[in-house]
Amino acid sequence: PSAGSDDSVVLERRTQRVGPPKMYQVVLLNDDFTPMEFVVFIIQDFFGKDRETATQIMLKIHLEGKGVCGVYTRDVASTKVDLVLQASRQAGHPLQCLSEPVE
Ligand code: TYC
Repeated sequence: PSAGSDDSVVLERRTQRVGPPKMYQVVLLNDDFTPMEFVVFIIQDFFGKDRETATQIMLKIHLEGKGVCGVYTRDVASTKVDLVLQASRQAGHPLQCLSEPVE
């Protein structure tokens, strides 16, 4: 940013990004308390998976500690995290969800 003659801030784009946007994976973490059925419901409802796929992802998280539920642009991934955490707290579960850049 630089000050214009009227002291207003001028934002300049100095680089032109070429190619696909940076992508972010939304990850669920295992815990000992959230019911398996609730996690399956979350994966179906917020990540658009069918029941079979959602169950497979849930079991992977349960066995391995974490699992990727979807890959999105930054803003969409951030919104998914917010919605999952809100639904989980509302239901009284400690389910943890985060997003991280795809390598
Ligand atoms: N480990 C939980 C249980 O045994 C199930 C679970 C799976 C919880 C995935 C969180 O992200 C999770 N009830």
